[in-house]
Formats: sequence, C-alpha cells, structure tokens
Amino acid sequence: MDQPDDRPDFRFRLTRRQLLRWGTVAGIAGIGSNGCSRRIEQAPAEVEPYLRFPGKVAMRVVNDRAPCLETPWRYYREDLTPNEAFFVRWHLQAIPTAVDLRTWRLRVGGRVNKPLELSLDDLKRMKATSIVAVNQCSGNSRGYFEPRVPGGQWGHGAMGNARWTGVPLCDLLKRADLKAKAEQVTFDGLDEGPLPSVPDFIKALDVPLALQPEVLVAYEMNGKPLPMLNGFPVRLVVPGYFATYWIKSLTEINVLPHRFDGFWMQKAYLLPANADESPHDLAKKVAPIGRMVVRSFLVRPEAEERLPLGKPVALDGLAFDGGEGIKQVQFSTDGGSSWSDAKLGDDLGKFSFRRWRAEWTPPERGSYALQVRAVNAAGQTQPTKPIWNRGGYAQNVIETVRVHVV
Ligand SMILES: Nc1nc2c(c(=O)[nH]1)N[C@H]1C(S)=C(S)[C@@H](COP(=O)(O)O)O[C@H]1N2
Ligand SMILES: [Mo]
Repeated sequence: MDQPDDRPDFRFRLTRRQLLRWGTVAGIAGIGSNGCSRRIEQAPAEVEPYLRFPGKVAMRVVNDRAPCLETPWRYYREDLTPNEAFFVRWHLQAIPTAVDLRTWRLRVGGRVNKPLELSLDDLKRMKATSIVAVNQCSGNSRGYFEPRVPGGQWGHGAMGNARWTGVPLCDLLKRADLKAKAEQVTFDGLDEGPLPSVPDFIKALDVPLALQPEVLVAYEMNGKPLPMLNGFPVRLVVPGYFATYWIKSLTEINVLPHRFDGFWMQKAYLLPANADESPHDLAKKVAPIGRMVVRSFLVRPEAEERLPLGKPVALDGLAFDGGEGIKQVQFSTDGGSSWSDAKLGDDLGKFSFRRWRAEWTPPERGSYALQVRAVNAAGQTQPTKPIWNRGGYAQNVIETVRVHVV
C-alpha cells in the first residue's frame, strides 16, 4: 500500500469506546493551555473530547463517525495551517483509510471526446501549479448560531490555509476534450455511506467555474502528500469557494449535459437565494452555497486572557474572503464604537489568509471587548449582527473577544 508520509496505520470502523481509548493519551493535556481555553470559553459543545487521530495533533472532536475534527486555535498564529493540525470534515461513514496507488485511478468521463484514466504518476507528469488558498467549511462557527441549528456544532476551527499543488482542472478537461453543451462537472471521492440508500457525497460545479485556472486537482498540501484524512491521494481545490466543493480522495470527474440533481446539491448546502430568513419565516427560494464571504479574526490575545496594565499589547489575527483579496482590516478595543487601521502582513495571494497586526496600549484596568473587521477589494465587509439561516452556513459577523487588563 502506498501512503502519504504521515499515513498512520488505522482502521476506521472503530467503536466509540475504542476510539476513546485510542485517544486518551492525547487528551486535554496534549493541548496548549491557550488553544484550549478559547474553546472552552467559547465553544458551544457540552463536552469537549480531544482525540489524536492518525497523522493529526489532538483535536476537538465535533463528530467521531464520520470524523469531524477542529483545528486548535493556536495554529492560526501561522499563515499556513500545518497539515497535522488542519481541520477534518467527512460526511459518510465509510471513509478511505488506505489507497493502493497501483490500482488507484482518476477518471474523467461523461460528455467528453477522450475519457481519461490517470494514475498519480500520470498526474505528477503533467504541469503542476501551486496556490495558497483557504479551505473553510460552510458550517464553520455554526455552534454560535442563535437560535441553534442542527449539524456539526463547530467553533471557529473549521478553516485552514494551505499551499496546494497539483494539476489545473482545466488542463484535465481540455485533455479530455469537452463535447458541446457540457453544463456541469461532478466530483466524487472514495468515501461511501453505510447503506446504498445513503446518497453518495457528490458535488457539482458549472463548467465555466470548473475551467477557471485556479481550480486544482491537488496532490500536495504545504509541500507534502495530503494526509489521508484530508483527501489522499488527490482532492479538488476550488479557491474562494466553501469547502463543500473541495472533494477529497477524488476518483470520478463526470461532465454532464445538464444540471446535476444529486442530494448534496439539491437538499444540503443551500442558502436563501434572495432575502434573509428567520426560524419563523424561512426563505422560499434557496440556492447552492458558493463563494466565501469576508471574515476576520483576532488570533491573539485569546478570549478571557489577562493582560498587564502599562504594557503595549500585540494584536495579531487573520482575514480572508472569497477571492477578491483583503484591502483593509480595522480593530476596535471599545466594542465597536471607534475603529483603527491594522497593518496588513505579507500578501500570499487573494485566496489566502491575510495576516494583520496592531499594537494597543490599554489606558486603564478593566474588561475590554476587542473586535476586528475586514474590507475586501470589492468593498464588502462584515455585519455587526449575525445573519441567521437554517443550515448555519456562511457566518461572518464581527466577532468579539473579551480580555481583562489587570
Ligand atoms: N469525498 C469527500 N470530500 C469532501 C467531503 C466529504 O464528506 N467527502 N466534505 C467536504 C466538506 S463539507 C468540507 S468542509 C471539506 C473539509 O476538508 P478537510 O477535511 O480537508 O478539512 O471537505 C469537503 N470534501
Ligand atoms: Mo463542510
């Protein structure tokens, strides 16, 4: 069997008890105090199990079957999220735990003149491209929705930024030679439901989007093979779009002459199409979720931190959007009454996290509500009140972090 470097030996049909036993060594003690405290202060979950899955640091388990793991907050101090701390989200119970590269193939078929069947080596012989891009779950921060919505109760750790390397999807589609009237392209991975009645996780992109040069079939993440849990051996990377389209352990690419009507496009990952909605007044028209919206976070200091009076405090954080690029970041230390510009860090590309920094000298002792907001190159910014939707998707309210100057 071929495995990525950090590919562990593991079988996924574990009972919850086995899983817990397996994870005990990694328990809470394995987490830095800071990374932990933010979540315990802020995370909505009643229990906070931290487990060390194969190839991963100890991470908060949002779900154990299929595994959904949240990135510990301190890893956002880095521009690129380390592979071993990158969040994990699967929907179906039977996820790939090993891949034999001698038999594994990526197939491109449907409305094409030349169907393809490529090995990983075939892909690696094609021209490679790298791009830094944020992968964020549509349901990132869902746990803070009020009223609560069903689904994984994520804190803010269902996002990560990585340098992805692979073959542009458009090169594969050109090689396969699309027939006329191709409308959508579907993507399917190696994972499956426990029963045939569970719809397979298949997502679709419109052909014009699938042909954008930044969309990759990636086999490397931060210069290393993808971890098994993040989609070894290849995954789709759709910069600017929510992660639901970033199909992991990709094996089937299918070109359709019509719109795809599968469950995961028609029944899930939908947002109100025009108007807002509320629990009492659900939108009549919904549409598949698309590009990410502008967000920004304070990474340090963390919630409930105690800061000494008389010393400048380094504020440090990140911002990102759906691919316009971040133009401005501002912070407030008085709960949003007044705002000051932060200094932007290195520009790693318009799909990447953008670091920001500022210095603040607290004038007196007491509690402070720190806030941050970003503006992208299209002038879009973040709302002051959360925008509710039934799926708990696309949250981008201005966040507040309370700290205490003592
Ligand atoms: N094959 C497959 N790909 C998938 C999914 C899945 O369930 N199966 N989930 C999607 C969703 S909703 C998310 S948020 C991202 C998570 O990517 P990650 O696990 O690498 O962080 O994978 C996407 N790709
Ligand atoms: Mo997701």
